[in-house]
Amino acid sequence: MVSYKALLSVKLPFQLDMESAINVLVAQFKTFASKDGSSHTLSKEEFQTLVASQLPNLVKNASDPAVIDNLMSSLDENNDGELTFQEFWQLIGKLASTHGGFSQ
Ligand SMILES: [Ca+2]
Ligand SMILES: [Ca+2]
Repeated sequence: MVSYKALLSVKLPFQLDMESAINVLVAQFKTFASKDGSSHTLSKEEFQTLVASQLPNLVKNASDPAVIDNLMSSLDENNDGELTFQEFWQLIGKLASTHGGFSQ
């Protein structure tokens, strides 16, 4: 398994915009997910901190606990109260679609 520090030390010869964006998403997820014992999943508290600090312009009322509750339950497919990267990723997809004008 690659540690977060090791990941940061890997410098690509040049950074393409889309590859950089993926690196940032993964690194941010890992940073926020590792604040408690389950370092590979986001608890509700970790999810709220991530959304409020990283996505405040795209997620309306990110500081409202009800908004976070609704978002969390819509993303948490197996209802275990934790978001894996795969579960969390759906939010990025939805926000990107809406932001880019791709949603119906
Ligand atoms: Ca965690
Ligand atoms: Ca889950």
